[in-house]
Amino acid sequence: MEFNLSDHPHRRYNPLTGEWLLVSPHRTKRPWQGKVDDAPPEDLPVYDPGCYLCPGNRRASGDVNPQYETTFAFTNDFPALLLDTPDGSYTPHPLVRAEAEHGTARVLCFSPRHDLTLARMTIDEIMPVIALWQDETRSLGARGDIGYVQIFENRGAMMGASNPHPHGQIWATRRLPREVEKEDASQRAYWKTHGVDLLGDYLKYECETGERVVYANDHFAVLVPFWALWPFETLVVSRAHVGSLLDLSDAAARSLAEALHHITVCYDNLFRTSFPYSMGFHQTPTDGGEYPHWRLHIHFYPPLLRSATVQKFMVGYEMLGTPQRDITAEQAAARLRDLREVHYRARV
Ligand code: H2U
Ligand code: ZN
Repeated sequence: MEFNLSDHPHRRYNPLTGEWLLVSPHRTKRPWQGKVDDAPPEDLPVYDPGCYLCPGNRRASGDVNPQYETTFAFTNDFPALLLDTPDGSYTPHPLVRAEAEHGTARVLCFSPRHDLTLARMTIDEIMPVIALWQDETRSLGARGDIGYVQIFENRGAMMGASNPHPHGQIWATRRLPREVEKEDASQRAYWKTHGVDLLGDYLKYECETGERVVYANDHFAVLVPFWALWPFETLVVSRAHVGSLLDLSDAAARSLAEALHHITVCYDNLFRTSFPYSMGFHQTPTDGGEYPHWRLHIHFYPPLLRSATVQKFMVGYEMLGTPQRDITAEQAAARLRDLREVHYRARV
């Protein structure tokens, strides 16, 4: 018997984080007697008087949202980070360490319409969202006390989103967050050794084989990375060597809108549901350092495994040993690639 990736258990290396994961492709045939729920209802009103993100509505802070027509951003009324945190640390023992963390949190509404999602918005409607992500990166990044601007979206109740109104968040901190720190170290080391950037080299390889590429346009490619952990995880990578949203030309920003639209439509079509996920941008830190080794990319981490309600749980061995997946990245890419670009739900 000769080892192959589609039949035999193996581990795959994630060069961005330096971590391994376990792949068990032979397991996809096992019977399922676990959790099966009804899909949650999807019919939402265009405007919800009880929504704290809809235009003209009052939030928990008492502030009233403006009658915004495209996007709207505000400082989170319950921010996880505060700008007036004093510097300081607590180290009573070398094994007991704490440091003050300083930052801020923002909430970004993508559309005045309560019932839309990125997948159901047009390219022209997504463009202002990209402009907003750029504006926030610019203004927060310009602060001397903010070293990293983490843009993300938690989509769907399954991911813990508190509200279906299309929105994302930003948490911006003085220091690099953990995942960014890992990716920074890996990309820096690769740059030093090879003189080219890690993701650029990887993208070149993926475009040559094509096996895991889901979609590509002039400026961005969407692929299921070889080391994907979540069943339908994808990576959106800039084809040009740019580090930040602020480095995108107008044409590249439009290509990004098209790539985000494409992958979110494929996701919704996969199980004919409003597909939950956590997604976020990884871009160059704003702490004034040199980051030629970085390449702008976006991670999509969706939890669904085999239907609109059956999700992957990261438990047991995955918490205590190594994270694991069953269907291979290649199988996931093939399924996503076959899905139509037209959303299964007509837009009203
Ligand atoms: P999530 O749906 O991803 O949880 O994000 C919603 C955020 O909105 C959440 O972080 C904030 C919550 O703190 N929020 C406000 O800032 N004002 C409100 O009136 C309610 C919720
Ligand atoms: Zn709303």
